[in-house]
Amino acid sequence: MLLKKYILTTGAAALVLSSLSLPNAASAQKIPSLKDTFKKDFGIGTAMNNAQIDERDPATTAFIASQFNMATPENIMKSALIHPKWDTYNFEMADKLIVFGKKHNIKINGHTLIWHSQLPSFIRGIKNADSIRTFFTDHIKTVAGRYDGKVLSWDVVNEALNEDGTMRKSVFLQYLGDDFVTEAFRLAQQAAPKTELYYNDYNNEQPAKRAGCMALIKKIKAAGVRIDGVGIQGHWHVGKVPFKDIEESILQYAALGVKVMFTELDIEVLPRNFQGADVGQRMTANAQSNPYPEALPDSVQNQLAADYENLFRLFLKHKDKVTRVTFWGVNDADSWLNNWPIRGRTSYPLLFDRKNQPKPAFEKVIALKN
Ligand code: 9MR
Repeated sequence: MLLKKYILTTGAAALVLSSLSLPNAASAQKIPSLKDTFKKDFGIGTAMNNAQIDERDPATTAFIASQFNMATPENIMKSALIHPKWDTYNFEMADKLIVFGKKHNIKINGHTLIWHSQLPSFIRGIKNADSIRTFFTDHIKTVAGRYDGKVLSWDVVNEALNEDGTMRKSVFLQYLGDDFVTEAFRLAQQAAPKTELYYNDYNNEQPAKRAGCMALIKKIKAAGVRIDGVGIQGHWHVGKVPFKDIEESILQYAALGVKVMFTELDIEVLPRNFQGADVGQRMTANAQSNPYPEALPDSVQNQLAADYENLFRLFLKHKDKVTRVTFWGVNDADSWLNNWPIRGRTSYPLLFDRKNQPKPAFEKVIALKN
């Protein structure tokens, strides 16, 4: 496949490079910016990992700042990391992310206050409702309170639903009952009055789970508690993106009066025998499970590009309802899909390759606006 050559530096360095008569540099051009391209439509976000938040590589920092205007920490604000012991919080990396956002004009979505996964290990030792409620209350008050006015928004509750729309069996459901979602939003609203509050899940564009999600949103609102948006994570599979369900979901969620966001977008190209993003689920490796260790074949690359093009066409069609599209990683090397549900595979789910070069999917997405 013929690919355009792009310069990865910006500003003066890019000018010098493009004026050199090197064979590649001569024809190279600056990479168009996703955030600028969709500036009038919706925010463009990325998940950020430790190294990126730490600004360990200046070229990566510059690249993130040039492409994205929103970011979600991939892990560092999860309770296991930010609240490792009963009475100990570790805000170091989260504080760094706030500084990063200010410096580079990137709005931060806090992820996530209440989630059944990546909980601090001390939770396993708790076997009574009173202590779970104390953890729940203190955690939300402390973390949401600290970052009020500093983050744009919080994923207040993450992945509380089963595929059939019923409530997932979690430690919170077990000890606090099914009002825990409303209670989490109530506490977040008190602690963070200046912060937008979202419910986030995967597969909640699927009809049964969507119905459960809509019921949750209605229940929160009926209790007089604020919920500003719903996140559809968007962990989909190449050639199987559920466009109809996605469009239906945008319309139905928006009709409830909440903003709709695509919060963890990636399109898997590797084989998998189940749908969704339940991090607890695993697969065993076999001879076929890592089919593209060197490069993605053109047929798959083209299907990936077509899927992204059609997705963004849909997002643009409903830009009055869709407020943000966040990719779950900056480039293919960063993606969690290289290690889930099987460790050590080579996946290609994003718009930028392992060297931050735009893939055909990127060209298709940008071309929608040109
Ligand atoms: O991408 C995250 C990965 O680095 C972590 O190991 C994993 C652990 O639970 O969580 C991943 O992010 C998840 C997100 O927080 C919630 N939705 C599903 C995401 C992919 O598993």
